[in-house]
Amino acid sequence: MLMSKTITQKIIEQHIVDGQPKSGEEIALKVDQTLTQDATGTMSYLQFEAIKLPFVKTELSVSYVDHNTLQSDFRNADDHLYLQSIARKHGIIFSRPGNGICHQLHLERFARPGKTLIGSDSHTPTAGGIGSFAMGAGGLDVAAAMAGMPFRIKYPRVMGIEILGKFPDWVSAKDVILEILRRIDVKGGVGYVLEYFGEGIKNLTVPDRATITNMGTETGCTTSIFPSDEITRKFLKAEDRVDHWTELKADKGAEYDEIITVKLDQLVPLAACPHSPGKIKPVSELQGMEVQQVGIGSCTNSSLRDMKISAGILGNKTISDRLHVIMNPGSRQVVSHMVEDGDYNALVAAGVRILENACGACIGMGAAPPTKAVCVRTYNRNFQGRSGTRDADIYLVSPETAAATALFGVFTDPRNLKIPYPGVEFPEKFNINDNMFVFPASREDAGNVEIIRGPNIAPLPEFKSLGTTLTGEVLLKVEDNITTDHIMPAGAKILPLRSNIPEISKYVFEAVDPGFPMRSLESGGGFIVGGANYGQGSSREHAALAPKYLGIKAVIVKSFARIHMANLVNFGIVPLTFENPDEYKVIDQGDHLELIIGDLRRDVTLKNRTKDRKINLKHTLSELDAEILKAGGKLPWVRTQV
Ligand code: MIC
Ligand code: SF4
Repeated sequence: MLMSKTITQKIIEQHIVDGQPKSGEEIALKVDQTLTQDATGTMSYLQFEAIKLPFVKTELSVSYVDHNTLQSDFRNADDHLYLQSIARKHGIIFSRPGNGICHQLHLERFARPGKTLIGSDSHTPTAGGIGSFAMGAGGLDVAAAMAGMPFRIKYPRVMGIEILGKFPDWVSAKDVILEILRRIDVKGGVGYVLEYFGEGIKNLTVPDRATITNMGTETGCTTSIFPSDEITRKFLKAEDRVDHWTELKADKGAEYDEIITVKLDQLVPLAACPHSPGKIKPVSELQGMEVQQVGIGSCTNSSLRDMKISAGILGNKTISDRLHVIMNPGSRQVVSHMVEDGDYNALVAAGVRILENACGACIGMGAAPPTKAVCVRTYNRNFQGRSGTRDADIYLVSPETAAATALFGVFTDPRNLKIPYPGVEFPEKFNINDNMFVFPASREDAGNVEIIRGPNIAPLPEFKSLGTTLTGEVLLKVEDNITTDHIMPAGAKILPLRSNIPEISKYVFEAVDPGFPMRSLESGGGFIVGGANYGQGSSREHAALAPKYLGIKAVIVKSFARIHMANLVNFGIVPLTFENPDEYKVIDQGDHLELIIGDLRRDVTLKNRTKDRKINLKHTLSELDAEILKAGGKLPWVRTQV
């Protein structure tokens, strides 16, 4: 028994229901809360329905609508009605479109220190800013959690991130996470929880902390978490939920597997350069580059603090005529304070296009930049094409840098602004208005609630169980760091198809190789070969479900991102890695492969029939994963369990 524990160890100890708390071992955790958003939620609730349980078994489940809010035809609107009716029937709180971005709202109204939360969105760790142990997951894992099943992860290592000192003017929370990404890049967090400590955290508010834990996702980590302290208590009090506060901190002498120290006073404004959140440069090196669009918002930087700091910089001025500026506040609570304090007016007067409280341009829902544009955004992802414009270059920065850039039309280090740093006062009490949450019907009334299902909602495809030998062609070979935006693009055109697998599968790998879907269907299925960190980014299970529909049997890569690998297992695609990564070179697209997978209890041998060569493959599948894969995926398996 460990005497001194980290926060991670404490929360895991309170929630573990299966497995050994040893590094690398698979453990199962009780899930207290779940969240979904509309782009992943429809599929998640279709799966929950297929489990056939009348009521969720979690302490709290919330269904948010924030991604697919561009309603260019009936499809997104139909999905929203489905989500609202299903929530009402099964004990789930529904957050109506217009209420705000799921992570901002969850932080404001529901997240609790010490609780576990899983969400069908990779930025669910935002709630780690309040001390919740919050992880992103595929929609099916969230459906299973709503049905009372535990959530399985590899027992994580803990990277202690020591925060020292205080911010200099013009540097803020976004620069902290950009600095961490500079040091550990987009794979450096894999297998870890990033746990924050140190005397400097008292200088970070809950929204600051949430910015940091939100974008921690981009390091590939399992989650990120801050202690719950006096600052957390103050925030919860201002949200009128002080009774949800509990203290949470690492014990004195707790040991971390690794420690990184960040000295706030030595930080400078940073930017993540195209096309990776890990390509970091100081803003001073980009100073002067012409910029065509500035975007302020997204779940990383849409808190009241971020909006107010932007208003402080842009107020009484006019944005440069070389660019346009879009802004998405995080929630109605944020907007209400902006209006009350005059910030809303100041921003509109400066020429900022204030859009609705939703994900918006972050997921390519409108506001696509012009051809070859340079865009400066406060968001968390800058993968190529995600903005909707394939040849645009997206830079990720703090609100300070974004607002300064908006004034001059060129990349601007905010430290060069000749104005005093606009301090932001935190309200003692936030403007609370929960009237856009629809609460579920009582158990007695639930039976009378009718589920509304528009024509865009296609039934879930059924898949057969796997045999012991898989054969087929390599239908696609790709490089390192393939994101789920490459595999299953989003944006205004494709997102409305999220509840229709046959239709959405026509867009798999659209920007990489538009012939892939047809080729896969015509060949009767086969394999994908890839490099390291395959499937980084979003939690969208469509990046597994749609390839499965096209006939993909196994994905063979140098390494996987956590959530995507779990999604592959959930939908019956075997995730395999090369024993010797160099052998990536000896398979080409078009090669015919034979894979003897047996019972998936041991490693797998691959025969490259075209090259007449044997290649050893590994996997990290647990016995349960193997069982799920053999059953043809998690849904048929879950049905046998509840
Ligand atoms: C994203 O930021 O990529 C998304 C859109 O929020 C996704 C979820 C999705 O694809 O629906 C995520 O981060 O998980
Ligand atoms: Fe929405 Fe963007 Fe956040 Fe994803 S990263 S939840 S699309 S705001």
